[in-house]
Parts: sequence; structure tokens; C-alpha cells
Amino acid sequence: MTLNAYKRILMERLTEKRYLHSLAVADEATRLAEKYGADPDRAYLAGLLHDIMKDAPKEEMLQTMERFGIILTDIEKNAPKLWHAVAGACYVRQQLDVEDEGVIRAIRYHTTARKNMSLLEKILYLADFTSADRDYPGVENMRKAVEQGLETAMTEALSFTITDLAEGGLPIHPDTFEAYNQIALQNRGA
Ligand code: DGI
Ligand code: FE
Ligand code: FE
Repeated sequence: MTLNAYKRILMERLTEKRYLHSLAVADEATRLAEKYGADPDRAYLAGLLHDIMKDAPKEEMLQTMERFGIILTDIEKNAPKLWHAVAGACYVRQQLDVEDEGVIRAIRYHTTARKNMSLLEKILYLADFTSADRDYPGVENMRKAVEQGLETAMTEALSFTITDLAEGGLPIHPDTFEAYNQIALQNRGA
């Protein structure tokens, strides 16, 4: 499928705001790929498709995951915001014939992050934080961090996310704290 074909599908599936976010993340992921030595075309594709299921009804996300035999843990059942990443990864493989496992994995982990992330996974995770359309309090700090280095930026992004979730009383997915712990240990020279 061509990029234009993907864009037409995204336009049908997403609100205008979310579609523009997807384009902005694709551009930011491309820029970070060029800066940090990943493949810019794969980064663009991952950015473009990462939120493809974000505006889908919950039922559709659940059905998509079920079809792939994915069993949700209690934490996942109670955190519908995590579903679009898992369902999105299933959808791009099955419906869009994306065969690049690295791209599929980047989409799968773009919300929670995980331990042992690939370069492409980190780039998508961070591009989602620093894309041009983002304007949350703290975004300038994240934009500075992403210029300083991927590890610095991952440290910032994960501690920002975990703090935010804990302040809101939300459950933290094990993949998120495993990602955080791995980086915290690295930063302490362990
Ligand atoms: O889809 P986007 O809005 O562009 O961004 P995203 O895919 O990073 O989703 C962010 C949302 O996901 C935000 O509301 C926080 C939530 N989230 C991220 N990690 C966790 C989480 N929610 C829970 N409960 N646990 C997590 O570990
Ligand atoms: Fe997302
Ligand atoms: Fe996003």
C-alpha cells in the first residue's frame, strides 16, 4: 500500500485533530531518525500509523485484539487508553499488510514503552511527546531533552508519565515501570 492509501484510511478513521497529530508525529519521528541514525522511512510509517485505532469504538478495539488471541491482564482491562496501541499493531498487520515487525512493535509499545526498546521504538515513543502539535505543560522541557540524547529524553518522558499517572491515581502498566527501572538503573551506573 502507498503512503497516500494509508493517509486516506487514516482520514476515514480519525478525527481531523488526530489525523493532523499523526502527520506531525510522522514528521517528528523522521527528524529523530535522521538525527539518531534510524531509517527515516520506517520512522515515518510508524509515526503515521501509530494512533490508527485511537478513535475507534472500544468494541472494535476489543474485537481486533480478540481476533489476534490477545488476553488482557487486569490492568489492561481497566486502562482503555492502552488498547489503541495493541489493537493498532494488530490492525496494521492484518488489514494494512504491514510486514515490518519493527514498525509493528513500535506501534504496539508507543503508549506504555517497555524494557529493551529498539531505536525505532524509542523514536516513536518520543516523537509522540515532542511532535509540533503538542502543547502540554512541560513540552518545552521534553523538546530540549530530545535534542540532548535519546536516553536523556527517555528518562524524562518515563518519569513524566509515571508521575502523571500516579498523581491521577491511575494504574501503571508493568511495561512502563520496567522501562523506567531499566533506565533508572543504567543512569545510576548499575
Ligand atoms: O495516543 P496519544 O494520546 O497520542 O498518546 P499515548 O498513546 O501515549 O497515550 C497516552 C495516554 O495513555 C495517556 O492518557 C496516559 C495513558 N497511559 C500511558 N501509559 C500508561 C497509561 N495509562 C495507564 N493506566 N497506565 C500506563 O502505564
Ligand atoms: Fe497513542
Ligand atoms: Fe499519538
